Amino acid sequence: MENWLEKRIALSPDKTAIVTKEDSLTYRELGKRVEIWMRHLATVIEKDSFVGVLVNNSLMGYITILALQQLNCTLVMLNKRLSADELQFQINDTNLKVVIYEDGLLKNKRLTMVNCFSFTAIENLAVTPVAAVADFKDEHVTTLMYTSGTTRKPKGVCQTFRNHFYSAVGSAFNLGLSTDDNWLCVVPLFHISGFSIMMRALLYGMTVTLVNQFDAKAVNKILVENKISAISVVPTMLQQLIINQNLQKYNPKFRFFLLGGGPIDLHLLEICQKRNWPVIQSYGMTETASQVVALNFEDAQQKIGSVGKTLFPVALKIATDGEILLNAPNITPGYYQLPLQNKTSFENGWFKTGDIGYLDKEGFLYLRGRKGDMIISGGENIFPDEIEAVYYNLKDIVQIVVAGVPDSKWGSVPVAFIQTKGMMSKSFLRDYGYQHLAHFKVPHRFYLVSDYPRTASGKIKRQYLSQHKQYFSN
Ligand code: S0N
Ligand code: AMP
Ligand code: MG
Ligand code: MG
Repeated sequence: MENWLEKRIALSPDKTAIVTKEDSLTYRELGKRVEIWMRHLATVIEKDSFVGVLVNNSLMGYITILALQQLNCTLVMLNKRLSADELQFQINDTNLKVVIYEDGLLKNKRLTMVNCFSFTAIENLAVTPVAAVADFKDEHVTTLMYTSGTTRKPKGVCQTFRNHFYSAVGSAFNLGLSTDDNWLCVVPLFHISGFSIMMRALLYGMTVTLVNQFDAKAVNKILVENKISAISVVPTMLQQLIINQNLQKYNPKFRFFLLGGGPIDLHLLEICQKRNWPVIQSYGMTETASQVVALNFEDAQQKIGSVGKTLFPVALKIATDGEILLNAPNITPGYYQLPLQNKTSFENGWFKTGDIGYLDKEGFLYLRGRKGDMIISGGENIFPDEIEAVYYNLKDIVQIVVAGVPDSKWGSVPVAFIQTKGMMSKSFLRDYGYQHLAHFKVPHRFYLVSDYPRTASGKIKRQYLSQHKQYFSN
């Protein structure tokens, strides 16, 4: 396909492309900014190379992403909440030579074996003449996003232009388009929840209103005062928008909340129904380049609790053990350089999601849980193994088992059940976690235990542990 940004500028040059607190740019203006920035970036970046991207939801973050796409790079989207160790793993895994970061985001994080350039540093570089890529090739991996897994180490999910294209198509066929659509993006650009909004914007020709910090009061105010038609949210965001008690009507252009990223409390959906808040439940993942199943407006009322029906490009079936299998053009071609994992994750063209669910008679999907031990905290996935592995680097840890427990704000949070040699203070354990892990992964509580519940074969019963209060003493 023709370069999406160039195509969009040709089709709707005067349409507002992006709005932030300080700026508002049309597609023509955005194109100019991207072109200039691309020349700066080309001084340190080779065309077609892998580049680490560490940005906020800021105008320059947005421009950086688009500019790197114009250089046909593969953007390794780095999560700004990760620790230096975690970032370093991803950098080594993709053998990055360069990371472009927004000033401030590498504060106190030292990375090695890679050249890191801040926006300020890039701005001060001379420009290099370079031409934008002519075509966005279907199979080109334009983004790579890491997702945690049961394998202890996160896996890089390859996302092609074709993946993003069909994701946007499937979403639009369900939600419809309006010529004055304006999508509020407060979910991070480094997650597919946010990134997919950017790609939809190029393809649909809509406006993106970009917000960096989620603050319920401020977001409610924007939804009331600005002509926003859509917003993507994870459950904790929706909950906070409700608690903020904004009973003022949202602006008349407002069409929907697109809700995804983790399980939602039915009670919250009922509150939304009472308020006539148009919440579209959805199910998707990094591997599917955003939602693959979603409710539509007509069914949202009766099918509360379901995540909906498959979007137009998506085929779904349930395996005999209940696992959800998917086949669709928006599904990743695979995890980066993990042939064994790819062999187990795909079967005859079907992607094995690891999620358990069932379809009702009318084809609505209900989720039941996951095969592994994943914890979803505020839309961030956490795998117990990853946390445990970090703590096992401490020689005084005899055993540690991490499990998820319900949390009223984040949905679910990790707690740790440990056995140590000698004394280890909980504050030490906490500080250690803060140094080596993204803060959202640090166990909220540490329980010292003398033993663990086990199955007949001796395996620790993680779920049981997290559900039985007797293990929570001390
Ligand atoms: C909820 C968010 C905004 C909370 O972050 P906030 O308030 O900005 O935190 P900070 O100020 O950075 O830090 C304050 C303290 O809070 C801790 N913290 C931050 N986040 C979490 C968290 N998630 N869990 C637990 N604690 C957290 C910090 O550590 C800090 O603590 P201290 O002081 O101790 O350091 C933020 O978490 C957020 O943005 N969450 C959303 C992430 C997301 O978008 N996830 C979705 C991923 N999945 C997908 O993208 C696939 C599905 C999908 O595509 C989709 C999803 C949703 C909607 C639409 C779609 C779609 O299909 O299009
Ligand atoms: P991620 O790759 O970070 O986007 O996480 C995707 C995972 O989040 C899925 O495999 C599900 O386990 C979970 N998930 C996504 N949407 C929902 C939802 N609506 N309800 C429950 N879990 C969800
Ligand atoms: Mg993830
Ligand atoms: Mg905050």
